[in-house]
Amino acid sequence: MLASQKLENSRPRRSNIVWRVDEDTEIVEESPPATPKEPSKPVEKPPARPAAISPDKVQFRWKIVVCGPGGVGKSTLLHRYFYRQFLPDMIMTIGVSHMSHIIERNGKVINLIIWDLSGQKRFEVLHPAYVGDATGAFVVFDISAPETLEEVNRWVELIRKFNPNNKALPIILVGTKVDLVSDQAYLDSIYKRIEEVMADLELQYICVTSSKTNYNVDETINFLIDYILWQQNLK
Ligand SMILES: Nc1nc2c(ncn2[C@@H]2O[C@H](COP(=O)(O)OP(=O)(O)OP(=O)(O)O)[C@@H](O)[C@H]2O)c(=O)[nH]1
Ligand SMILES: [Mg+2]
Repeated sequence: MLASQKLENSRPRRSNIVWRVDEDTEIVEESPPATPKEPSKPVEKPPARPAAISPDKVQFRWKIVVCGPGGVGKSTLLHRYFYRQFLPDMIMTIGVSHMSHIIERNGKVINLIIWDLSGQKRFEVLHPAYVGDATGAFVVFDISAPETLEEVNRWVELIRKFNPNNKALPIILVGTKVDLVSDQAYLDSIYKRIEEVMADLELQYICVTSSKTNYNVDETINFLIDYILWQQNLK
């Protein structure tokens, strides 16, 4: 069993996450837009970010692992969040990409050390070296490519295997590229399958995103940050 049921009353709230699946509650579903509500925006100028925070202000350092099959949009999601920009021709990650960002959230200054793993099969041998000592993880699949959902078990198992002492490690499932899906029957069928996969893997949280339309990107990353803050009694 993952993060326990006592989280229910005090866990951070999400306003715009498409699904929440808890062990002891019914699925709460807010339908994602079948077609994006907003027309595609022109690429925004990077970076619309606050001034850099000095490293000497850092209070916490967390390792966040981002993994999932190749081409599902992991690096694009991170780029959208940190640089406010959609890259339509993102180049695949070679092996693993490491980044460090200092953010302020809830009055806490946090250094996020992010390991963005390539999902390409030929880099599989590297993965075990990079998933240990995680504070939180995203396991990402492409909601428009159902075969990628069938691979998430491998990633969830890998993360758990190499973090044996952290039974409450938050693992958030992320379904990307929802802008590519407009068929309601397809959405219904993939949501049903997502529900089954989550039950099998005892996952509690899913976020559906589009880096292209900027749908749920900030909410998804901030959710994990808020969750960890809450988990560590910092919120
Ligand atoms: N339409 C659409 N395309 C996306 C979205 N997110 C990513 N893409 C595209 O999908 C392709 C692959 O994205 P990446 O971010 O490189 O995928 P990745 O998961 O990091 O892939 P690997 O590094 O090979 O593991 C790129 O061409 C992106 O522009 C999205 O939300 N919508
Ligand atoms: Mg990548």
